[in-house]
Amino acid sequence: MTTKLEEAAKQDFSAEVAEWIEAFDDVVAGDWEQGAELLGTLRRRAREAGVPIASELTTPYHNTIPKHDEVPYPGDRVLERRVEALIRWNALAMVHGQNKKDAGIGGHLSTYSSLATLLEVGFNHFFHAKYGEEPGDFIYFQGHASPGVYARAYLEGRFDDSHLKNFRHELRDTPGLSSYPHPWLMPDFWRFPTVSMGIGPLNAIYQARFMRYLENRGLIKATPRKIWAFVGDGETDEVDTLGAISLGSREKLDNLIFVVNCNLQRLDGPVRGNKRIIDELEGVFRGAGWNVIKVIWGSDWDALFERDHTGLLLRRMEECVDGDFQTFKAKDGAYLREHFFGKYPELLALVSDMTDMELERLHRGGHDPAKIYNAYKRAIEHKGGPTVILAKTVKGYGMGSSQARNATHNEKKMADTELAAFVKRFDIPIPEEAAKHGAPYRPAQDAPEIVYMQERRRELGGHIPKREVPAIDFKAPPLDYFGEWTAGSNNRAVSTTMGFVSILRHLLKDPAIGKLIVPIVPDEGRTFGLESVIRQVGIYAPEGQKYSPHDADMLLYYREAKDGQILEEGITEAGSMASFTAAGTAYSNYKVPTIPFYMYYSMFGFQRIGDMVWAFADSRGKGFLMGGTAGRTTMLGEGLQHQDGHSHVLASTVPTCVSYDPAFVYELAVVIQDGIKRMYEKGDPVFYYITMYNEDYAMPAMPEGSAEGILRGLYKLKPAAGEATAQLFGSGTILNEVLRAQDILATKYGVHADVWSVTSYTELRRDALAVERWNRLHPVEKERVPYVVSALGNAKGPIIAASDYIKAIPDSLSPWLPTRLVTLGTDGFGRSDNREHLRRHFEVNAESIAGATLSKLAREGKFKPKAAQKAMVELGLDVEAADPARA
Ligand SMILES: Cc1ncc(C[n+]2csc(CCOP(=O)(O)OP(=O)(O)O)c2C)c(N)n1
Ligand SMILES: [Mg+2]
Repeated sequence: MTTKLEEAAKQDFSAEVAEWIEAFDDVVAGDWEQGAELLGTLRRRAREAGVPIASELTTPYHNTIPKHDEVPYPGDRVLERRVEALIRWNALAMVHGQNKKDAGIGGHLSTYSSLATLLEVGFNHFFHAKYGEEPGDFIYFQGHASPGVYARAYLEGRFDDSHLKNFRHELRDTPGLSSYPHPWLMPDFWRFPTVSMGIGPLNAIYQARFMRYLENRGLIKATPRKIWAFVGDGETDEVDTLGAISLGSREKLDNLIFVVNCNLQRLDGPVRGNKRIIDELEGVFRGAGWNVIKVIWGSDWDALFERDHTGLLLRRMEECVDGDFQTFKAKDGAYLREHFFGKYPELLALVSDMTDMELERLHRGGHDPAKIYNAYKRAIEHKGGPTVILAKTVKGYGMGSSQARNATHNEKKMADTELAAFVKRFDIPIPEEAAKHGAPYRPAQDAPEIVYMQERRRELGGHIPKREVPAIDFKAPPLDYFGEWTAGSNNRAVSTTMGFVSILRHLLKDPAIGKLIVPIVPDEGRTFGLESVIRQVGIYAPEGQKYSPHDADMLLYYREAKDGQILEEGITEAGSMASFTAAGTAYSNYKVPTIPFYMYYSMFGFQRIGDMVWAFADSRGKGFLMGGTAGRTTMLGEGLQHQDGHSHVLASTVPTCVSYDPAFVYELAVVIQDGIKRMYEKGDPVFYYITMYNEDYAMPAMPEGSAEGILRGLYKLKPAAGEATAQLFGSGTILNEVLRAQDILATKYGVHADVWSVTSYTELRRDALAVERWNRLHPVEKERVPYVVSALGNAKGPIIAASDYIKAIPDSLSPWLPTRLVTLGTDGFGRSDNREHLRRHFEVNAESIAGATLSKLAREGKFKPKAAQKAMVELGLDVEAADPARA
């Protein structure tokens, strides 16, 4: 029961609320932006007054830009519609025709059909190919929309009929078109590989940040250049897509624009059948501090909204979930009338003067050039942070019975009648019969629509996409520049990691190439001893260092600076890899050959972000991946999740990744010197994976003449004192165990063995495979000899190979070392213990290596089996221990 007094108070308050609303309405009617400002100010005031209010992350389900704030469309709508129709046709014809000829070859129609207008407005009005002499905007295309991008290039005269004929036929005599954006396959065309969902958007964010990094460090001029990432709404489910968006607002990346193609569908069905993906993404992006622009409804809806004074139309929209919206587009106008408008008589009345066809054609915002233009314009003008445009579209737009169907994603062909309907609807002047076969159509270059599209591109600096590699005058430092590291450590115990850090510091000081070095760490700098580098070149912080670090009075304080050189990414291996990608492709994208050194915990490398490494290779990326705390037994104490015994296997699967497992700092120096020269002076599209260990020992001086062997993968390090009857291979820190085994064998058992350092089994294998292939294809010619075989020469006896990696690595040489090779390695899960115990457990300690040598010699009749068995006991080997590979 409320009292009379309470009742009166309530009424008073209602009246006051009504007054406030009226006043607010007045302000909004004059200028909605003032209304927004007023509300913002009130919120601030409320916060000051301690009134607890939650901020709203989502706005009503309508366009962010009201009609009265739109600018008129600057393009020729008729010609642009014509161009778009021609592109749509050629994209469709190419995929359809190819699948008719070569069933199952694949391709996609429905992604581009939803994206076409979003791209066309960009191509005609926004995407700059250049800013003066500087490179232009970077566009990350949705990978599955590539047929549309090819079709445009065809109209522009960049491709001819034979290119289209060879879509997905890359292995024919004439150049083909790759399925998706792959710079490796089409190096003059695609810049960014995007087709593995999530990789494009993540790389785009870090690209935008890297652009600022280059500007803030004075390596490039600041331009209005933008990074546009076209993203699927289904693609936003990838953690990679959304996981790093806060970097955009944190670093105020107003050079970054996401356009999410909200066609409400993914591959299997609706993205959010029971909800609205646009609402969800609006909340997520706004919460992360992005400027959000929703483009939901096309201009033809504006008239309906204007006539609906009660807000009922909006209410009806907000009653629908995406599953409903999809159904409305899969069915016809009559269905929309009955099921959408028909729910309320007032809404039915609102559309009573429209035909079913007119209802069916009511456009979504993402298919309306005027709405898109206004959103893009706002996006490029927005200052202080990134923008996301959430554009509502129709998947399979214009594809007849495939439109908005759950199965539309994989549609590759259309029925004859649908093709005929398509050419009719989009007015493509080709005979019906040709249409059924998917014949391409291109008007003459002097046709008005072609002249128009070419003129638009000319105005914007040329064609896009386009990838170029400018000639760069780069001189790599010679090997004697690294004399300090090839000379050995003078008996001082250091690790290869420490050796690397001092090489890095030296490079950073170099007057010619120092500024090009980009050290990248995912919150692991201290693990590698980078404190001195932090002090030396600082951590990149676009706002400088606003605080006084607690260790300011110390020599090696935590220094952040606007022109800092280190990219300290925090705990994100994926983000760091994206930075590595931006830096490793800058030689092409920015004409600046930056040399990234990405140092990370090797276990959290390839196996965690392997797909990004693959895309990096596809991008023709260059640079050094430095896998620290390497080795399953050298990374002591940390156990199963941390001890890496297989990253070299994974590295070997990437065709352009050159990998090394050096034991000594001089080997590391030789590899880095050669890597810089190969990648940046000679221009090889390769990158390096190098493992670094944290075990300290004295680093020997580089033996004379070993450079070639180091680079090719194998050289003799320490010949036997007497005549060798066995050969020992060692890599990384385990080379020390091998040297100790050499000593045990000689002193205790009178067995002499040569010791070889194997810096790269992968390089040895690649060389041997290439030689073998040549021999296979040239049976008449004199056989060539793989490097590993010629380097071994007539070295006698079995080969015992040991490393801190799994046995598959040395075993990869078995075909060329028949019956000789015995491998020891670290197969199995790691353990928390010290190196001594780990190496005994995994049977890669000196004693196990010596035991394995004697055992193999015994099998070959060169050593008494009983003596070998006795030696095992003397060496402390537990011959009945559980197999570590399964333990
Ligand atoms: C990492 C990854 N997983 C799965 C796929 C397979 N795949 C290709 S397209 C697609 C659906 C894409 O949906 P959406 O992002 O909404 O794009 P749309 O085609 O609807 O524009 C899937 C699952 C892929 N390409 N990459
Ligand atoms: Mg989608």
